Amino acid sequence: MSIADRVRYPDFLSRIMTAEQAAELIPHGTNVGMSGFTGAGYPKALPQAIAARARAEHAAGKPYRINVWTGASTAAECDGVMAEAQAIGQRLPFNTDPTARKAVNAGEIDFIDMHLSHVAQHAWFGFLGPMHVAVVEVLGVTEDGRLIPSTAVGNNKTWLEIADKVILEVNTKPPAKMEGMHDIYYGTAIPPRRVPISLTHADNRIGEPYLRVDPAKVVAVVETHKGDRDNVFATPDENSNKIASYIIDFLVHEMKMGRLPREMLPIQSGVGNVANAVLAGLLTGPFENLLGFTEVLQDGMLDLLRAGKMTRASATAISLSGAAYKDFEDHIDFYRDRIILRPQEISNHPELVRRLGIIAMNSMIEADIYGNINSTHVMGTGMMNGIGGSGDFARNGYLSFFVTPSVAKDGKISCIVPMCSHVDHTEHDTQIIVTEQGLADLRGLSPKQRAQVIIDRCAHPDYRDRLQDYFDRARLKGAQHTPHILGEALSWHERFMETGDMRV
Ligand code: 0RQ
Repeated sequence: MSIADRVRYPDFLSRIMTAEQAAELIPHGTNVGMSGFTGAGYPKALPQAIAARARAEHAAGKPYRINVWTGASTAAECDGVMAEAQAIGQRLPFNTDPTARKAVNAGEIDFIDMHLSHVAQHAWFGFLGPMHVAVVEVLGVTEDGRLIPSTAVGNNKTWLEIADKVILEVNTKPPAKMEGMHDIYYGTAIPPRRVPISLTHADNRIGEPYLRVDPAKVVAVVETHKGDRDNVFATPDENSNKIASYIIDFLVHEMKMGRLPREMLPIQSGVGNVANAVLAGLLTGPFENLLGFTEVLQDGMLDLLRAGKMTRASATAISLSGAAYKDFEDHIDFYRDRIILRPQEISNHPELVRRLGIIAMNSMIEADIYGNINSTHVMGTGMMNGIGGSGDFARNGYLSFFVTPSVAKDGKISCIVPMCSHVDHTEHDTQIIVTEQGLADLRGLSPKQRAQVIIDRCAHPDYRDRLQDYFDRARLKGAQHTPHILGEALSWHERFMETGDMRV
């Protein structure tokens, strides 16, 4: 299928140009809103052309950096190439690309780590400054100039509304039959004119299938024909399977106790191998007619839909492995009725997460004995990916799980520590912590009670006695509400920095 088949709005045909020509419209210092969420729906041609332009400008002794705002992560051919060419000045709100991560941690990129539900509204409030150009991947343009969204909606609605100029990348690779899958809600406003969002069931449609754009703002249309990042998942290992089985047993127990409705509640799942293993566990679990209300739809949820275990899934992006994507393409008629893609300000909206009673499951880097969670900073200082949507769901979910293997780096790091080296989710947002050692249900427990349960149930045996010893001495020393020996609390991390092993 060619671009002429996809661009049905005649006025835009005269604006078709190469990515290199379009990159000339993006000068040094531009604030650029790009599409893209978890390796899906990101622009595939412009970033390469921007990187080439940056290299040429730098070779001529001229400065060239742009500020890049997206939905969430993109891919090596977007963040990666631009970071490599030193073309990014500021980056928000989430990144998983290793080259960009290195530049962030080296201080070459000013990275702003934000709750994903905050991004659109902060842009609207003017907190982030003006958006000069939006570069948005779409699947096509309708006869009347509306845009058919791609595999990720992310912040595209907002970018198209607030940007001075718009560059469209029309990707002819994803199936044209995706038209109609999206649900773009145009009822958001800024305070004091906000009204309730009328979504009362995870599979409600409350918007329209297309993105709106003022045609006068569209300065370039660029053709691409490329798939998204291949999000390869490892086959769930023993630890992931154990974590998954604890969560499923717990959900069954909660239902028996009458604390979880019989029809189950919608599920949010973070990204990564453990999250995928939990979804795989649900495939053989006792729950039927599941609903997904999440930000990223990954392989595990596609499997649940195909197996008929899940009836519908709502997300902002489809982020799949190559094999799962092929299945999605081959069975697009089946999936298009069962998947709803929304803007991330809706998929992650605290009002909706709380109203719908979402069961939130997110991975973490470490937890401390009181239930504070570090999702972002290795050893308290090195940025990993960002908080992403975990906070949107964790604080507002009906149930909120944080999961991790109990140790990292071949056992040299304990993921349960006396005090988190960086806190993303406070003890108030954490209900249940799960490692391959067991599950700690922290609901209704005081700090000292929580510490004992976390040490007993979640810590690895190599570290359990040491954690117990720390907790016992802290209790003897201060014995206040949340006992700590402050000078010692972070010595575990210091020890690792000095010796490369927390056990030493
Ligand atoms: O290191 O990459 O060098 O092997 O961290 O850890 O165990 O492979 O787990 O890929 O699921 O990532 C929290 C980072 C987990 C992710 C985090 C090292 C470990 C490995 C990755 P290597 P795993 P995952 C939905 C919700 C925040 C955003 C979020 C994340 C690497 O899930 O970014 O939840 N979450 N979003 O060895 C030092 C520790 C460690 C550690 C693990 N305690 N200390 N290193 N590692 N624990 C998605 C969106 O919002 C878009």
